[in-house]
Amino acid sequence: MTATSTLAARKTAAVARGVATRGIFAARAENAELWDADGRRFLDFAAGIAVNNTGHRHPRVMAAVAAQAQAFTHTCFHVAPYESYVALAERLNAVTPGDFAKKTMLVTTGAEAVENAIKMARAHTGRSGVIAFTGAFHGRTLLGMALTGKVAPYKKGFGAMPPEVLHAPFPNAFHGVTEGEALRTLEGMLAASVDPERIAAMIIEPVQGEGGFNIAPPGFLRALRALCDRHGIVLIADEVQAGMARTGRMFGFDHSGVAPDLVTMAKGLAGGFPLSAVTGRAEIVDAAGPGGLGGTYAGNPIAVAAASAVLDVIADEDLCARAEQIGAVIRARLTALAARQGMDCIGDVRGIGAMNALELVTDRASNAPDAPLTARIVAEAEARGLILLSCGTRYNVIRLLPPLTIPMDQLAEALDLLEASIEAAVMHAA
Ligand code: PLZ
Repeated sequence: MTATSTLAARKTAAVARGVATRGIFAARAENAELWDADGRRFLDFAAGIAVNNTGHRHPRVMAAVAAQAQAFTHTCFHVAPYESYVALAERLNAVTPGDFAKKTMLVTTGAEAVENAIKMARAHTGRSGVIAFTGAFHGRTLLGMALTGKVAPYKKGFGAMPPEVLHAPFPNAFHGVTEGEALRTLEGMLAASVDPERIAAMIIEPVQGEGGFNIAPPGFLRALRALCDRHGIVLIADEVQAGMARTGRMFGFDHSGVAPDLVTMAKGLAGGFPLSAVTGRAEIVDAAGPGGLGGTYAGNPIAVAAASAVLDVIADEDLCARAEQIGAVIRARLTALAARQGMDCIGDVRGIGAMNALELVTDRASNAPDAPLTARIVAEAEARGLILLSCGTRYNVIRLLPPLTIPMDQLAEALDLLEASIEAAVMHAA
């Protein structure tokens, strides 16, 4: 029995099976490397699902956390507020897109940020409907799962969803949905299915994460901006996965040239500590009255200290530029691999900054998803010491989420492992 197999058995016996896990039990981690309970070393291309953009245990984040722990760890902001929360709000108001007066609230998880953004939009508009997009992921709470654009496994068996949540098609050229079609369908919904005057908000990921690293065309985001302006609808950017320098800009929406009204952030915001935020137009954020927003742990001082250090690191280490560099290396490598003979299974290589993916198909002509091959590549990589995550509504996308602080030699090493894993999985299938 290895330490890992013992832990796996205890986990199966003691932990809810709904909480699915991978087979790696972490023992320690440093920047882009992780060691498991049996001392095996992995390069971490999951980064805690886009959380450790600044790497595991960035020294400046750890120092900020240690210093805060010396002062106080929790007071509840409602009871005894603290300067660091206010300072972080000021910084988020400044770095988010849009040249208008902004305000911020802090909460703990991505789902909670989404919930609060919708509450603000409802309070501001006096309307209740929300439009989200197919393939979207917005969290696992009741409203989060309703907004999520995929039934299994997220909504299945969990009963009635909150009313007035509609899904419009997310443009996805690779799957045959053009930007124009997506827009026409959305406009058709507002003409045929629901009165736009009942819609409080539209929420969109500028790059879909769980849905398959699908990049919203900038023109589509601009069209949504115009549509929302026309109908008085609040436009919410869910930047939980795409934000915090991952795409080569601070936020995914920064590539579009238009600003959303509200931005949700989490994951990379606090470098491994639970913190999320909603930042946006002051009058929308302030539509909710005193006592209407908050929570016991919302804006926890330790997590706030970590986030403030993360913002320093993103600026001082120029992580947006690093994301671009990392992305260029990854895409060059994957594009060359896809062009090789016998690699007809790589249907698409796509990405923006350091948010890159490959979509696996049985063959390019049919474009049929190959979920088994995808799972095999992930397993081959794990056996070789590389942590990969799959995603995609068809379970056939491999997403690459290295820390933005990964040393270039480790990036190259990881891409060697990825290539070997794909070759082995293809050989196995043949
Ligand atoms: N919005 C865009 O990507 C979380 C989900 C992992 P929480 N994505 C990882 C899983 O299977 O539960 C996510 C996201 C976007 C919201 C969320 C929700 O963030 O911090 O997991 O609540």
